[in-house]
Amino acid sequence: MKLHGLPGACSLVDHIALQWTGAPFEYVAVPRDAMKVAPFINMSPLGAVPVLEDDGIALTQNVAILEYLSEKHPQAKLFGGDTAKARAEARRWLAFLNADLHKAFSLVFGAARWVEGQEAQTSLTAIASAKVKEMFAIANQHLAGRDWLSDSRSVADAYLYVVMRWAVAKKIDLSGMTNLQAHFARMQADPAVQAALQAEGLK
Ligand SMILES: N[C@@H](CCC(=O)N[C@@H](CS)C(=O)NCC(=O)O)C(=O)O
Repeated sequence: MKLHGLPGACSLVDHIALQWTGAPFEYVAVPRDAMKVAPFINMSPLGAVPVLEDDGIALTQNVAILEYLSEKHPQAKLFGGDTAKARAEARRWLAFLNADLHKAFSLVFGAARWVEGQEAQTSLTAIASAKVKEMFAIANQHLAGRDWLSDSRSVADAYLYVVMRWAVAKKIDLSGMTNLQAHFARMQADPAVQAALQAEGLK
């Protein structure tokens, strides 16, 4: 099994999940200039990470990869608890983080891909940053009195950890969001997270 990623990007979520499975795998950091050209583009039509190669397939899209890993390694409980309700809750948060928060974050990272002109780009970055902050506030509120987004640790927690790292990098002020800070510290203390950071050259 081979995971293609960019250090610190959303592929870090899949990297943490792979560490949680305990299965052997190889992490390959894709050079930026190799992403939009063959052979990588043949596996990933958008030229984006993550890509998981396994058993003759090259799978893109975080959600598909995380579901695949969960099906292959049910003992790892990547979607959390033992009940359908708990797993649905983990999936709800995964959707929120992947489809809503991550998507808004891509406007913060690259407004120039979406609108033309410096003024429009500065404005879009500011609007997207405010939206991202609103969404972090929703997660912060949900985490009041709980350690994890669902009943127990899941891939949604790994996703929240990764986007929190982006917030730090982009200086989005989450200082008042103490539940999020505690969640970040909890994830940071996880040996699997530390192993993934080490392998990506982030520590
Ligand atoms: N919907 C995709 C989004 C993947 C994505 O946005 N990947 C980013 C890194 S977080 C990327 O590779 N960006 C490089 C680019 O688009 O040039 C997924 O969930 O896998």
